[in-house]
Amino acid sequence: MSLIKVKSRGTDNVSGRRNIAINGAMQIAQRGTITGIGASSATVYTACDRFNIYTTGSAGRLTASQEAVTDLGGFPNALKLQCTTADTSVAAGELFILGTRFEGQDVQGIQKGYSTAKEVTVSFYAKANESRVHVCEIYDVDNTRQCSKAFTVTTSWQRFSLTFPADTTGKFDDDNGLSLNLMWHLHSGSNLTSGTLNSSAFASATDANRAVGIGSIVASTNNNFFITGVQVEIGSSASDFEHRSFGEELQLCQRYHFVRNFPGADARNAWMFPISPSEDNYRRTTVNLPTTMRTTPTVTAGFSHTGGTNGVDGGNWTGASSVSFYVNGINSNTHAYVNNIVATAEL
Ligand SMILES: [Ca+2]
Ligand SMILES: [Ca+2]
Repeated sequence: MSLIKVKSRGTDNVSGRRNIAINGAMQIAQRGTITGIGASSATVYTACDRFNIYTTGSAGRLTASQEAVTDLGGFPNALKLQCTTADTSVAAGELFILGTRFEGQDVQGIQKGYSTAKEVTVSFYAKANESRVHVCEIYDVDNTRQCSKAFTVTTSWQRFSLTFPADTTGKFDDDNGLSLNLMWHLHSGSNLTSGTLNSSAFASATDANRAVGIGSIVASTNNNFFITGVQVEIGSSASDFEHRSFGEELQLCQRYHFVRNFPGADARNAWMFPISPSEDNYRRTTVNLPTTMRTTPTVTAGFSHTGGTNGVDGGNWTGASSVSFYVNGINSNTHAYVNNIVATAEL
């Protein structure tokens, strides 16, 4: 399961962009450390962009951080998941799933649903505090089909290479919605583990067959899980990890999440201006996003002004490439600004 199959460039892995995954080397961490994951049944984005935890029903809690790595050449960063509250009384519906999600329009090369459908190889480096089985799953959200592969982490870094079969049933939508969900099952009750692992071919999803045989990251507060070097590529083997520049990865991540960092308290440079000289009480500012986001983002921000009410403009004022902020009814001859802007358009 943990064998490394790095082949010379052949028919499967041609040169050029190979890695469909974004931020696979865990370089980008716009959100910082996230604590208490598990407190709500929801998708929580972790410290490292594009990687989320979906959780429901467990008393267990995880902290997600970007960890500095010094014992794995080429990968100075990893996503670390640390159990901070254990849960050994496992109800049927409990789960913790690490995942990264793909737009349909970005996975068309897999040719899923066509007679020419391709195999997909998922490779990654992982280790943990102990030897423990986890399951990696590709889930086709458009057609509710899946395939799972088990792997065993140990206390040392290993590169895992898991080749998923071609699936000639069920095409991915060609749009900006969620089509492919790549997941690592880290804890699960019997709802996802009571059957037989569906590992040899894609099949219509049966929950009981998705995560059979896994250990639990929340079995003990000693438990952790480290992962980096995530690569998703077309073909039957893993090629060397495709290292991309920090700037390129940041821009790819900003399609889904953007944190506008101000260098200091005096640099609140999104000042708001009257919309005309005679309308001093109505202030607006438009902030251009650094890259066009996946869709119109959900935006949070801080405002400073005297009098009036503020918000993010809707309608045609705010879209996938810019956000407009307003203050209506501000006191005359006072100033206003907006800061701490966070825009999210995750899948
Ligand atoms: Ca429990
Ligand atoms: Ca879809």
